[in-house]
Amino acid sequence: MELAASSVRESVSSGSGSLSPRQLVEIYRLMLLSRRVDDREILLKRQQKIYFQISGAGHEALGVGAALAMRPGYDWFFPYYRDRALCLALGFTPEEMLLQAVGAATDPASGGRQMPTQYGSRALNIVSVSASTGTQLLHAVGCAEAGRYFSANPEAAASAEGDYRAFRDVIFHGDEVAYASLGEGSTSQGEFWEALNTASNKKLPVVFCVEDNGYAISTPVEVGTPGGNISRLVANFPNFHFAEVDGTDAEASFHAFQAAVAYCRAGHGPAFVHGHCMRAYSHSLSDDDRLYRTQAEREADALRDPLAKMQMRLLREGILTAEEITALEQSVDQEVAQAAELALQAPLPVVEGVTRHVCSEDLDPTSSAFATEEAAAPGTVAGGKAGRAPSAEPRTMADLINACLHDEMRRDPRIVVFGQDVADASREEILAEVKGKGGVFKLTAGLQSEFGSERVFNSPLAEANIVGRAIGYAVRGMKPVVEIQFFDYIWPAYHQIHNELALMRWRSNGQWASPAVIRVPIGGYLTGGAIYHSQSGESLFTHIPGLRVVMPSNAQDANGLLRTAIRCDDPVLFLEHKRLYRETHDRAPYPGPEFAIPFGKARIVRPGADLTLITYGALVPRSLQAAERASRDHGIDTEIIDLRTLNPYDWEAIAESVKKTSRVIVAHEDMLSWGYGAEIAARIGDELFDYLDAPVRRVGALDTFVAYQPILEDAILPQPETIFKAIVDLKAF
Ligand SMILES: Cc1ncc(C[n+]2csc(CCOP(=O)(O)OP(=O)(O)O)c2C)c(N)n1
Ligand SMILES: [Mg+2]
Repeated sequence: MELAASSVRESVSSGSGSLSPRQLVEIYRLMLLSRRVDDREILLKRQQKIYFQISGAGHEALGVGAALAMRPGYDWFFPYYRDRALCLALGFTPEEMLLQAVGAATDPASGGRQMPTQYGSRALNIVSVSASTGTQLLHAVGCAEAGRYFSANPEAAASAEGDYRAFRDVIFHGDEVAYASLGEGSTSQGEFWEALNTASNKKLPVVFCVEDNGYAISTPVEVGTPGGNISRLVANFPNFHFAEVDGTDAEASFHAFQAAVAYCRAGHGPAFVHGHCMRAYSHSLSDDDRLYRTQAEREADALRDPLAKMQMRLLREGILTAEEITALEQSVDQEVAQAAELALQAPLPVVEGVTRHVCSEDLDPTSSAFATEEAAAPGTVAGGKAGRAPSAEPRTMADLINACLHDEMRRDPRIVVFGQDVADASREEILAEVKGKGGVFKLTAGLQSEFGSERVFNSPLAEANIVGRAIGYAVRGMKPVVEIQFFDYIWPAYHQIHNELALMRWRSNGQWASPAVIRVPIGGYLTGGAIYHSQSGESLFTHIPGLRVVMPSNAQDANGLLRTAIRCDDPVLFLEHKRLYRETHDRAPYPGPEFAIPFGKARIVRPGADLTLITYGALVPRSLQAAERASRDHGIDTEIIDLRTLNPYDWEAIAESVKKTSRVIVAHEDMLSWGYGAEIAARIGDELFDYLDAPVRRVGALDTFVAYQPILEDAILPQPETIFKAIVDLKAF
C-alpha cells in the first residue's frame, strides 16, 4: 500500500493526467503525517515538553501538492511556518521536526536556536527561514538570479583558495526552480511586491505560493487585501503564470503546481499559485480563534478540512476501506510516536556553544591572511577599460574604492554589483553615445562597461529589495557587493539586515550563510546636506551580532578594507563617508590588486603621550586639526587612534594607548547619546579604570538631526573646535 513521496514524484512527472489510486494514497499519507506531527506537538506542548507550537493544519493539500511537483535537493525552497506538509513531502522527517520542537542539539535546522517550523536543510535545499513574514520572498528571487548566473557562467562556480569561495560550495541546475510561500496576510508586506517586481521583470523561475486561509492571526483578509482577493491585485504583473486553486483539494493543488513549475522550468518566467485553504486550528497554540470567529464560521470552515476531504474521497472512490484507513492512521501514529520518543531523548545543545557561528568559523577577517598591507606594491592604477597602468600619483577615496571594485571583479567572477543607479546605463545600447552614470557618487563608474549588465545592474528603487536579493545570491555562494545610495535611506533594508543577513549563519547553526557586502555612503559636513543626506547611525548596526561594520577615513584604508570585506566570509556593512570621497588630504597611491587590511586593526594617526583620542570616519581629519592646535597652543601631545573597523574593533590598540596616556576621549560624528562612544567609554571604564587619571570623555553631535542651514549644521555636528576644547579640558582635569 505504501509508496514513497519520491516515487509519486517520479511516476507523476513521467505520466500525464489524473493521479493513480496509489499516488492518492501516498498524498493522503503525507497529509496525515503532517497533521499527526502537529497533534503530537500540541500534546507535547500541553505536557510542557516543548515550548512553542504552530500548526500547518488546513494547509496540507497545498504543501504536498507543491512538494510533489518539485525536486528536493535540486530546486530551492523558501517556505514559511505553515509548510510542514511541504517539508515532510520533500524529505524532512517527523523526527527532525520534533527535534526542532524540543530544541535539541541535533535539530537539523538550527541546533535548538529557532522555533519549530522555521525549517532549513542543506540536503533538501530548504534555506533557513526566519519568523519574519515575507522576508524570504526576496531571498528566493536572489537565489533564482544566482542559479541563472551560474548556469550561464559555470566557470564562476569553481572553488578558489584564499577567500570565501573555499567555503561556499556551489550547486546549480539550468532548469532549477525556487519556491517561496507566504500567507495571504503577509502579501501586505512591501517586500512581497518588491519580490514580484523583480521576478516579473527578470522572468525568474520562482513559484510564489500564497496560502490563503482568510486570516492573519485575527485579522480577516479584506483588511489587508483590498477587495479580499490577492489574485485580482497581482493579475497585471507581466510574464507570470497565474493559478487560483482550491487549496483544500490535493489533486487540484498538485496539478496547479505541476503547471506552474513546468512554466518556470521552461524559462518563461515566474508563477503565482494562490491556494484557498483553511486554518483547522487557531493561529498557534498561543491563540484562541473563538475570540474572533463565530461558531458558525468555524463549523463551515471545518467542512473544508483538506484531510477530511481526502479521506472521504478515498472511501467514496473505493480506493481505501475504512479498515485500511484505520491501519494507515495507526502506522502513521506509530511512526510519529517513535519519532517523538527519539526526539525527547536527544541531546540538548551545550550552553558553551551559544556564540558559535555568529561569524564564520572558517575564515577570520582579523587574521594575518588579510594583512598584506606591507607586502602590496604601490604604483599601478586599476580601473577603466585600459586596465592597470603604472602610476604613483595620489588618488582619492572614491577612486580607490572604484579601483578595488574593478580589481576584485576581475579576480572573482562570482561578484555582482547592484543597487540604485550603480550601472553606467540600464539601456546599455546607449553607452556608445553617453559616458554613463555609475552611481550618484560615481563609485561604480565603468563597472558595467567592463563586466557587462549581467554583473552590474540597477535595482528598483527599493532598499529591502537590494539587501533581500543580495542574501539570496549569497546563500548560493555568490558575492553580491551592493550599494544603498544614502545611509539616510537604509531603513527599509534594516529589517533584512538585522533579521536576515546577519542572522543567517547563527540561526542555521552554520549550515547557511549570506556573506554579502553592503556599501553605503554616510555622514554629513556637506553644507546643505540637511536631515536626509547627513545621517550617521553606525551604532545601530554595530549592535547587530554577525555583521561586520567598517568605516575607513582615507583612500588607502578604504581600498584595503573593501578588499577584505569582499574576500571574507561574513556579511559586511561598508560605510563610506561622503565628505571624504574626494578630499585632498586623504589621497594615496593605488596600492595594487592584492592590498588588504585585516579587520579589527586600528591605525595610529598621530602618536602622542598625553591623551588618547579614539575616533573614525570624518572625525579623523577634524581630530588631527584639533590635536595639532592643542599641541601648538598648549603643548598637549594627543595620540589619535583611527579605529577603521567598528565591529570588530581594536581593543588592544585602545588599551595600549590608554595605559600610556591615562586620559581618553572618544569622538564621533553621530549623536552623543546612545552612540558608538558609549560602548567604548563603558568598556574603558570597566577594564582600564586603574590606568585612568580622568573620566572618559565623549565628543559627538548634538542630540538632534542635521539641519540644512550651514550655521545650524556647524553647530550640530562636532567641529575641530569642539574636539580641541575637549582635549584642553581633559588635560586640565
Ligand atoms: C514582519 C512580521 N510582522 C508580524 C509578525 C507576527 N505575525 C506572525 S504570523 C502573523 C500573521 C500572518 O498571517 P498570514 O500571512 O495570513 O499567514 P497565516 O499565519 O495565516 O498562515 C503575524 C502578524 C511577524 N512574524 N513578522
Ligand atoms: Mg492567513
